[in-house]
Amino acid sequence: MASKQFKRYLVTSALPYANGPVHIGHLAGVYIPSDIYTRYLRLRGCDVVSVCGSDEHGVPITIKARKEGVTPQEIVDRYHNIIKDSFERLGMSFDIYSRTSSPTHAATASDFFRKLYDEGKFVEKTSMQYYDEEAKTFLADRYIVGTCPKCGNDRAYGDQCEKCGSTLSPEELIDPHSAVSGSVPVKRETKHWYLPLDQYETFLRNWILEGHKEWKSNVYGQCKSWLDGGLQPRAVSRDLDWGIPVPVEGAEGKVLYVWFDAPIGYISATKDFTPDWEKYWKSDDTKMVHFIGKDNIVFHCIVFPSMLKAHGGYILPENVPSNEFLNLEGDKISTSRNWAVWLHEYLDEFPGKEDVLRYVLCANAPETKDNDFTWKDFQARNNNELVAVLGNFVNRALVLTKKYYDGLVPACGELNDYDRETIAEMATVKGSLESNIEHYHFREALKDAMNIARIGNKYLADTEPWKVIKTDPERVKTILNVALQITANLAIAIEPFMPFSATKILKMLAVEKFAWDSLGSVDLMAVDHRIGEPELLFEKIEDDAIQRQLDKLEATKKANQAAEASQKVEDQKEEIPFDDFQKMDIRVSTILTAEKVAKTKKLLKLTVDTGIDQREIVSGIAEHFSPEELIGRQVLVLVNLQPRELKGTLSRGMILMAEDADGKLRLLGPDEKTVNGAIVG
Ligand code: B3M
Ligand code: ZN
Repeated sequence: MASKQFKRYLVTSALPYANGPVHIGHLAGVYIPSDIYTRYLRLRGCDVVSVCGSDEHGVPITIKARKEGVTPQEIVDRYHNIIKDSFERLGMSFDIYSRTSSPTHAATASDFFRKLYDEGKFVEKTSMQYYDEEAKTFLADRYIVGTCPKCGNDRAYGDQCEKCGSTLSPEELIDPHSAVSGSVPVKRETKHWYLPLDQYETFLRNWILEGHKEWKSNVYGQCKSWLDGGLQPRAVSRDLDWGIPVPVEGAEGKVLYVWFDAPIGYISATKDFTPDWEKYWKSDDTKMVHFIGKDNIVFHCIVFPSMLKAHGGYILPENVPSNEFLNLEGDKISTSRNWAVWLHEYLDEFPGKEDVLRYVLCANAPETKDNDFTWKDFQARNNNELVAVLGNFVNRALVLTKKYYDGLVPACGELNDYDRETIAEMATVKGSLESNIEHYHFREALKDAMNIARIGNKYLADTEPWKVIKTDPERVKTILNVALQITANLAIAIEPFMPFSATKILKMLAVEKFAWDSLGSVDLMAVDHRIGEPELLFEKIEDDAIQRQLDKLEATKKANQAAEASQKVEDQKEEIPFDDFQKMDIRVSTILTAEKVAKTKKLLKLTVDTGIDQREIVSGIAEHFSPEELIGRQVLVLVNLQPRELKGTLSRGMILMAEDADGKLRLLGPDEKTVNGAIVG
């Protein structure tokens, strides 16, 4: 285990905001790595506590509550339960999944703030802040929206631009307006408390840049750029009515800033889990590791450590192995645009496939750079790796043992060179697997674990016991004994990654458990031990199941396009006198024939009965309508438009259309059969 000897481990996982469910980006970035690490430490017999919980304060929650006309508590209760339940179903093995609306947390965060306040660690400052006179509320963070000065996104927030990821302050927004009432805010004086981060720069430089050069480059690099950019005092209170009240006189209507209170949630969760919580938070022989996503680096490496330093008596994180972001089908995952695979929906739509998701999200984890989740890759990894390698090997080893020896583990005869080579190769996995997990290289660690299945699969394919049984049954006993030992090793090695499958293998082997340290051994399965019933570990995922997911995303994309387009409705044109309108002669007409215009993509040549006459009209609608679907349709035609020569046809008139939010053209016509020539006015 790692260089410095630690007596215990404290693993924290970023507290998900309780304003929506968790999605695969959260899982790949934070929770799957955290659970692999925690399970591994437990398997090694370490004293480890793993804490998580819902982050229930902050403006996004109150904005969602306003939108739905409910209280913030109703929002956090709903999503806290959805998140907690879905984590449990996925096998996340936190020792506690708490919440920051808990009484323990309110007391812990208040006391933490109060100590820093009493010891003069805050700077008290009065400043002019945006205030919404209509809603009678100060506008903090997401309560104020405007145009991002960096990328021009016109829906940037007062604290962050979701489009370019820039951290912003409300003053930087162009054309700021209230997200509550839409009104233009005014500035009003208000007092807040600031943590003077600049005073912790030397400490942070020594602790991180000198003391933790081993941190992942994406984390170390971001800390260095924050430090090189010069740290500013950071407000730790807000003018809001949802959150933990600032525990000092004269602070009515003010609460702790969510990023001050949330990390303290790790402490309060530990308190709720064990009375020995101080052993984990205040002893130098505890190793604390924060699992987070990259947008949380500054809060876990700069702000929270400065808070802990200011408070005194707490340990600091030994590592913060933050992952980058996971995208979905080539696009950024977004809660607001519903562009996500939601964990609770996945669990409902793919019952029994919890380990498939754990496997794919670990295999594709954005450990050093953003990565992409595609449903095709999900299907391929399930079918070509889990079914065809891991599942296939385990199934053959067990089925053949059942078939040839009625499920009794056969004695192992004289090993040949190939047997010894195979066993030796398997034995090398343990060291690499342990090192990769301890260095947070979970993708590589998963490959190590799966390498055992690859070795086993190759061993059976090369030794072909189903053939040799006819000529050398004694040899087959050795082959299957080795194959069963490899199967037992798999049950150990895959547990941190795929706990459900590890349990299934143990059940099929009719074994309670193996010790981690026996990984690599070939004496795990005793001769004449009777194994259980073989069952398939994984099933193939068929195309239609994937297509359903792709269709779902396509529908989301269309809905977003419609929503975005409806927000971009064209401004009204200049007003015109009634006479101008009277000049237009619009008639109900029927399309008699329709054909594509040769050598063009967009044009259709129509024959139209206008009631006045039958005429030809060329219309650019070939990409929206097939000729067949137009014949017989009643439409509105502007008949006195000056004729135009188009691709050899004199086009006399225009078919009126509406372009929908998704860019599709819609025909306009009477709601009932109407006589051709009827005047539209
Ligand atoms: N609630 C999660 C996020 O930024 C944030 C983490 C808090 S950990 C103390 O998405
Ligand atoms: Zn921006």
